[in-house]
Amino acid sequence: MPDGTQNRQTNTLEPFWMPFTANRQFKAAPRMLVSAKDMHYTDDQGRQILDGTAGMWCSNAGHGRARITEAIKTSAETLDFAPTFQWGHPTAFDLSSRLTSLFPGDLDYVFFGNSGSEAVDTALKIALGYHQARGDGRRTRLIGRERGYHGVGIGGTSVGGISNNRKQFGTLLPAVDHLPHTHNLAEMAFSHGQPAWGAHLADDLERIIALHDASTIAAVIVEPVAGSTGVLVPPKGYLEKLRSICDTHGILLIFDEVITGFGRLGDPFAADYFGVVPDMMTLAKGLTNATVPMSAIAARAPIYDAFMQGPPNMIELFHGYTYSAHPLACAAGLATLDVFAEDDLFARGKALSPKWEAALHGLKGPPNVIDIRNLGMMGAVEVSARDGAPTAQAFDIYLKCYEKGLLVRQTGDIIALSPPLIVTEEQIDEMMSILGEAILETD
Ligand code: PXG
Repeated sequence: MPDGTQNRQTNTLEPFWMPFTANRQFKAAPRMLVSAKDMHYTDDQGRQILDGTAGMWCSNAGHGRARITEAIKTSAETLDFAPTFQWGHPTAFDLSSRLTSLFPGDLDYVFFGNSGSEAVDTALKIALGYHQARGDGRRTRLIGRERGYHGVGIGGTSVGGISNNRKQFGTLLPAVDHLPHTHNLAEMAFSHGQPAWGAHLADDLERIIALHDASTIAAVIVEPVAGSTGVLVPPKGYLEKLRSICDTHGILLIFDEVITGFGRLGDPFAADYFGVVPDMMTLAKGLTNATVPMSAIAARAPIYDAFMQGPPNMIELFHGYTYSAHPLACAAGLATLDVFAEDDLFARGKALSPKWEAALHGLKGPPNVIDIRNLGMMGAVEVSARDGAPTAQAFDIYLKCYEKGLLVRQTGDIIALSPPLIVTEEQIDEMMSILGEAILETD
């Protein structure tokens, strides 16, 4: 261990301890993005890179949107910061009204955080507090799902279902259980849209309830379409079943819409797409077009109402962040909604989805492609794992795509795609042509 006087920083890349990155590999061969506009990044070599992933599932309206940039600038000049604990500022209320009018059902309330991870931990805490406020405080168990990703807070890590994300951190939260994931290549490989097989996997919730008893369970949290573990599309009828089982047993259903929110499926939210309204939704990423960090938790009216008891001078929820509803983020959120309306981006995503599906499934053929799946403007290609070197093939494909000028996302042996919703049909073809070449050159 260095004694603190030594400095291991041999180059300027060293001090940044990069998140979810193979630091030593990256720093030996860095990939630097220096600017972005509309559908393209520019790297430090001056190369244009087509953005197949909307950054990291977040720049849904494309990059460098002037209206959003201007709103952030004006806000920074007018009100750089205002507290929201026992104070307020107008844009926080404006954004809340705009958002809740867009939310489905009676998701009439919104709470703000700064990241998807904070949104998830907030939603879990609200679920626990809600049951306690109703005098049902034994309901403390939280149910997630295998292969689920809910960010990196202790709550989100606990309900998450990715072994690598969990195993470094001890026992995590107690009283957590997991549904089985819904991915089964034998039954659903190359499904177009939602697989027909697998609704019965939701019945596992009944098994978990039988084991623990419903009276101990506070909430179930799932991504409507699992993003990070490679675009796992829910089987037809699966989410409807989860909703109905939760209703029967008084369990809250939380949709983690950090990726699926703001048009990814061609509707404002996955809840709209599937016609299933959860009790809470977690949102982030597309909320501000990823320009200023912000996340939100949508809650149904009865949840808010349950907290509104006791003397009115009492704080009802002992939770919040210094930067909850930060003025710059609120300004960016409002401008993002304006850009969505001006460009009709929800409708555009929906209109492009059939083209997206057809182009993506056109990659079928090479023996190393073992599955292709899609929903809305999300897609994934799964390749066979190399003997003794899982993930290596997909990583090579990802690197080849980058060299050829396309940004894709690699997770396990899967390449995931989620372009900005401003993508053109020609750019979709260009993406598939580059990815197809990269796949053919890799085995
Ligand atoms: N929930 C879901 C469903 C997510 O996808 C988070 C929570 C956490 O959000 P924050 O803002 O705390 O990162 C996420 C984040 C990838 C990838 O390539 C996905 C995410 C983040 C980084 C990379 O799959 N999702």
